[in-house]
Amino acid sequence: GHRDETDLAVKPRAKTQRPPMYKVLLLNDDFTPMEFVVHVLERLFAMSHAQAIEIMLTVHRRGVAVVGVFSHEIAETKVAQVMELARRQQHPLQCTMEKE
Ligand code: TYC
Repeated sequence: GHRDETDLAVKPRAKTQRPPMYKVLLLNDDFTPMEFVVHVLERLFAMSHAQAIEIMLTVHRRGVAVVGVFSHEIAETKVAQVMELARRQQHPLQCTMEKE
């Protein structure tokens, strides 16, 4: 392996463990209003209005887009918040997460 400045052997596998990260995905459907999706992206993912429109249109055209990458706990919370807002407004919007 490498040697550090003190000339000690450094184990190549002794790297700091990083926590796994999770992509939060927004899915398209035919019924959720575009303006509701933009509102969700602004409120829950701290996007500017222009950014939110861009991501919403990507989902609309391609079927799915990554809206953020977070730790497991934060990703779970974001998914739950999106699903709760959609449920309250009776929109079929779906949000899910997957390991990066
Ligand atoms: N396809 C929807 C419409 O035409 C808009 C939409 C965009 C819905 C993104 C969901 O995640 C979504 N009203």
